[in-house]
Amino acid sequence: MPGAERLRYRQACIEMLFHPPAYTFLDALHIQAALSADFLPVCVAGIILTTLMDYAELNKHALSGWFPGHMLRAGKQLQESIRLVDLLVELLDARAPLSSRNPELLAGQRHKPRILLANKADLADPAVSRQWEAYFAAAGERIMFVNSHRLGNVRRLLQDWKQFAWAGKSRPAFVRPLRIMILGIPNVGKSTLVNRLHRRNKVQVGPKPGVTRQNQWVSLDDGFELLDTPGVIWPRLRDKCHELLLNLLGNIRDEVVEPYLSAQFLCLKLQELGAEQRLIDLIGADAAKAEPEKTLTLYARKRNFLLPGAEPDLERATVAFIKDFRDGKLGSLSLEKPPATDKSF
Ligand SMILES: Nc1nc2c(ncn2[C@@H]2O[C@H](COP(=O)(O)OP(=O)(O)OP(=O)(O)O)[C@@H](O)[C@H]2O)c(=O)[nH]1
Ligand SMILES: [Mg+2]
Repeated sequence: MPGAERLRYRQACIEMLFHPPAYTFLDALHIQAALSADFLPVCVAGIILTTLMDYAELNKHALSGWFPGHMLRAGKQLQESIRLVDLLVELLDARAPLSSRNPELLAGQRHKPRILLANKADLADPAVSRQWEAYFAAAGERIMFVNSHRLGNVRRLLQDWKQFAWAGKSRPAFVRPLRIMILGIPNVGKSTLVNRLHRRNKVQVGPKPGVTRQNQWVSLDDGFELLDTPGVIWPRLRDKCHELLLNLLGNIRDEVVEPYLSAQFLCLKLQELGAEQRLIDLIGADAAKAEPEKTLTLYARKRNFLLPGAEPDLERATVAFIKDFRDGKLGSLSLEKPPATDKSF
């Protein structure tokens, strides 16, 4: 290899060590082809180390500790109501099923029939959703990926649930409606599901967490009663990246999380997932391998979000970038893969 090219590759490697997400694994392969064997281990170690370091950098920020009093009360009320119901339908976000599952909500409720619904499946990558289906099936859990806005045959779905709930049990002496509790973290789509099952808008829904504040019973015509519950998050999240992930998905209020960190996390995720093409489509070719700050600068310029003096308005760009993700403008995207393949765990 000519000396100048060799020098360029060496510089790329050093830059990779200090500016992590700017280079992809593909670059590493090119560099691998070009480098002498002695420099290769440094290069590979650099990639692994720096990718981890970026999430670690975000994790240095303190958690917001958002756990309002009404949520504590809602959690207790929910626990008390479990004995009143025959079936638990626990909603997760299809884009991050494990991270959006409250581990404390149903702890110790192993005997109540339970179905997992991974909602907002229209926003998730279908191939990753299939991997998740296999993951949960292997753990012996029953899960369905759904879009609550377009639920298929509601009558058949409810009959399936009834069969599952009553399976192996002697029927109650009197005929009474099957009682189903719909639960999960905030803004995951519980009330939307209740409205869809009812086929009329009975309960309030909204794009922010914390819309439902009280347990609310809704009776269906055909022998079912649904209990819509307020979303409950748990006080001990894994780390800051976990909080940023839930904020991106809309489960944690924007007011309590620094939007700039959420946007950075999203940029890192896109690079980790190899989804740079989404950035290229949204922003342009330069965004493919840029660092998060550069990506947001390019996005601000693309959207013409400029301050006096033609400086990019990063604050406005951050909010709009997150909104684009939430509105699905980056395409169907899963932010979490089954464990062992996800670096942010
Ligand atoms: N794309 C998409 N959006 C959905 C789906 N289900 C619900 N939503 C949207 O998600 C937002 C939250 O819906 P809600 O039904 O209010 O969520 P919730 O879980 O009841 O929220 P809290 O009452 O705050 O706990 C709304 O803007 C819904 O339109 C879905 O399957 N796909
Ligand atoms: Mg609700």
